[in-house]
Amino acid sequence: PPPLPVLPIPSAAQLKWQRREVIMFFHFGMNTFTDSEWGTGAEDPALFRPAALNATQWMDAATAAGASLAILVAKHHDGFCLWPSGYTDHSVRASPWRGGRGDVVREFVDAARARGLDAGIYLSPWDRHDRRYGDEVAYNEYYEAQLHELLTGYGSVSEIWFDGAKGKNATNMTYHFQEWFQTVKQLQRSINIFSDDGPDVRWVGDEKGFAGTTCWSTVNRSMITIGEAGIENYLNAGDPRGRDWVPPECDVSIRPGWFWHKNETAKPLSQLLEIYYNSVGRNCVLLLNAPPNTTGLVEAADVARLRELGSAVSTIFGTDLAAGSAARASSERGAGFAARNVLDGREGTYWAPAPEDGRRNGYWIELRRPAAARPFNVVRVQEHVALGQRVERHAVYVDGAPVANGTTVGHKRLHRLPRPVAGRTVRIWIAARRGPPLLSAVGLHYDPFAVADTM
Ligand code: IPT
Repeated sequence: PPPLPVLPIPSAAQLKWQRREVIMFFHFGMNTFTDSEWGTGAEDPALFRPAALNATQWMDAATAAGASLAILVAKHHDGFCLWPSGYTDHSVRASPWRGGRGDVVREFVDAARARGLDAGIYLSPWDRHDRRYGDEVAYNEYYEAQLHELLTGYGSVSEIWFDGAKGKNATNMTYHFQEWFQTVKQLQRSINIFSDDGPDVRWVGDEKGFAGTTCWSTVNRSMITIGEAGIENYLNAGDPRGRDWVPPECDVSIRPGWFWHKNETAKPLSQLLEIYYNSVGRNCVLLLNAPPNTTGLVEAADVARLRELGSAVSTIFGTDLAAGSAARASSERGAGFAARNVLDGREGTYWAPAPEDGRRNGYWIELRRPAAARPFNVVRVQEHVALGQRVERHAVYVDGAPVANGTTVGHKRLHRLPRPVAGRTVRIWIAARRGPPLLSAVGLHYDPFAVADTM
């Protein structure tokens, strides 16, 4: 049988989320039309009039980037609702768009499903428009009612985003996060809840798309207060002694702002790849934001950049230069847990060492490549995190020489090498671990876009 789990372990929904690796964010709303990031809440709904809104075009952009889930900002801090909420007048219903009969949330979820993507929703707790804000009972009732609208009216929602952002001079207001989270789970069983402290997915602590080089999927939720300054480092690295499985999500925009601004442009491919390595390559899911413009479309140049990213990732990782290697390890658990499982391209199979292995010298697994194998400059290591995150320290050797090392691995760790190497044997040493290491994959890749090592 498989080895025992090392607690905590992910839920099925968290595992599914982790394997998505890249997901998309769409910040669109009143700010798009006022050229701002944080609207005041006093905006005239008549300003919201995208001439050619086409959510299918957004989904095609998401697909080009390799994303399988798209999250819509349904209400940002300015309080303007992109669906015709029954609990406020400040919504698309009061705008000229589609004659006041439009519903961006509906168009978004329909377009996502038509393209085979899952949908998620962001509903800002901070609300600068609603007059109930500041009245604890009235505003929490309003917020709960909108959760009901969004989570019962639009089919299955895969992720919901609770942003801890709040202006320095914002009215004092106690959010009933615990009630909200339980409401969400009552309405959608398999949803993942994002906030600084999960419960399912946590913020990574910055908006640059960079996780810590050490990145645990585990934290102690009791250490985290949502929206509080000073928790960033804890969120960035996680906690090897964490009792809660709350893996990090890296939210970052392809442009400087979250919303579309006339004078901003998308980051270059090199920067997006850097973000990819520092998020997906450090045990995170990358939540990439692409802001549609005032016509309601993602700009062609942005779509092109997303496509470049998607195809660069396919180019790098579509070919595994470990293919055809022979695999051996410090020990094997026996039938079904062989070292060669790291080469089969399947998430569910893994190498497990024999129970008595590794007590003194650490564990290792080694690939012996075919004679004519091509050079590589990226090493991919993956843990079978379904049974818990275990690796605390590891190193990579090629033909006996050290080429890379690091701390955590988790779902995926990517090491970029300073230059391509063409060695025959690649050995991964696991020097410290919370339990016997279980590796689901070791891959070797060639990145033609590589500029420099930032290991
Ligand atoms: C920051 C919030 O404080 C934090 O709670 C989280 O929601 C995060 O946003 C998401 O990006 S505010 C931001 C201006 C750093």
